[in-house]
Amino acid sequence: MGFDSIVTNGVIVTATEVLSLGIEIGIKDGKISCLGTSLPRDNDTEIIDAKGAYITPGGVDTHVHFAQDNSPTGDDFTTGSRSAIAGGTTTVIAFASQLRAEESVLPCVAEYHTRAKDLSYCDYGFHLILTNPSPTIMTKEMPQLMEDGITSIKLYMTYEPMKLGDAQVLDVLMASRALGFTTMVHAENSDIISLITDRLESAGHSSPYFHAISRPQIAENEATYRIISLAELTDTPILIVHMSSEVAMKHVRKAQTRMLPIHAETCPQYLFLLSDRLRGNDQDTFSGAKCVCSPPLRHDPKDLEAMWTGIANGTFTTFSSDHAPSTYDNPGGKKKGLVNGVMRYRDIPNGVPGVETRVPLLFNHAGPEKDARLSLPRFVQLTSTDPAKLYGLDGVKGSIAPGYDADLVIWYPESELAGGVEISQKMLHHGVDYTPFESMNVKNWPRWTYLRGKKIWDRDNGGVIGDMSDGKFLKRGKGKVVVGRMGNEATGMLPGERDYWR
Ligand code: DUC
Ligand code: ZN
Ligand code: ZN
Repeated sequence: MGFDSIVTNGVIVTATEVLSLGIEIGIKDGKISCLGTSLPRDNDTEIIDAKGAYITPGGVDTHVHFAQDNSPTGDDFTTGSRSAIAGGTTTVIAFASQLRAEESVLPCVAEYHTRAKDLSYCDYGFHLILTNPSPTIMTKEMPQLMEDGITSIKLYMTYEPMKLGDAQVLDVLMASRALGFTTMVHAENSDIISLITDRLESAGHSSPYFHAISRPQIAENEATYRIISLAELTDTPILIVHMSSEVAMKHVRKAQTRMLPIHAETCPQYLFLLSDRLRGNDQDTFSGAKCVCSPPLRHDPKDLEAMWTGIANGTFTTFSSDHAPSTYDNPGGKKKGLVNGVMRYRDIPNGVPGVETRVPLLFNHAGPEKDARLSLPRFVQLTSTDPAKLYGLDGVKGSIAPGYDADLVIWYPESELAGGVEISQKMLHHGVDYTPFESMNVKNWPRWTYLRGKKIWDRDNGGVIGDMSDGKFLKRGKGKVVVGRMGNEATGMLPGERDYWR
């Protein structure tokens, strides 16, 4: 059979199974050829001894911002992807962001290709952020993008330079449905946020903490209900990104119970961090800016618990980092919101870094133990398998099975990492100058990361040992509907009623 390498002596975890210790993985030409016992080896076969540890599929982080014009001080593809592999992520999907004035999206997509080509340690794809959905773009360019393997878009319901009104959202949903795009939506009510922001500013409340006050849960709640309604009307699958509140999540749950194809994502910051972090510390009150992200961190530990429930009970389809890199100590980064000693939270670039910590932070709570918050298969499903399916990488990424790319994370056996790992900025590989997860302890960390059969991260021997030309652009297929199904009539509609207007 002639495998290039065989991974042996590990416990393979997939989205459905924890296999018995010792099932081997045969790898040939960067792909998994087979799983089995006592696989045939010859003198040339490299044997990778997992030393009894867990083996999980390489992480698939489908929400990262690298090299975007609106966050110029953080990560480009090289530093961002380097950080990804050190944390067990082998595939990222980043954004190509259309500027409102651009009449064509093709130059923008071409530009993001140049920002990534031969500059990425991990495999990558792009979503298009659509801010000017003109008829030409929707009828001529979106089909072209689909052919080119860019099969997902992101829409914003808030942020002045990017937001779309409901009429535009509806047009895009209709086009998305017809073409089969995976449609991501940032759901917050823009007018609620503007009203509160203006009034806070007049009252002199402009320190980072007021960012959380300006975007209450009801803003997420209303927009979530609205986008689900628009998706239901048009029978379009959507994914609501970075969900942070139970009240909004309940709309998703209810829709899923009705078999509507409504997917949802949450992120580490909404499982671990609360709005008190925005107050900064005694030495530097502005340092709360490090945790300014949108939706904002919520106030109550119960809010975190609610997100954990959604993680465990299947409401969330994906667990992404929303890695949004802005350096803190930089006038073009977070300190945009601090001019001449005056704090202005509305000028702070939104987002937190987290592409490297995403997988270890969730793995820390996964396992067979009684106090684990989720099972190991559910961990794999959220961090690799379902994001790959949803974004058109099914059969290639996100699982340990024949035919899939040999993207693997091999962890430490428990006995070799007693005490776990304390997360600190100095151990990370991103281009940002802080981590919001500083000092948190995790029980394990990826020991080795493999991309298409090549070892690219070796924590104890050289760290990042891959090359920045290892990562390849992923021409993706159409995403799958992972939750619910298409073809439901909207509430109160007669069967076939849409045919009058669709
Ligand atoms: N929110 C976003 O919508 N995008 C980037 C980061 C953030 O916090
Ligand atoms: Zn967003
Ligand atoms: Zn984002």
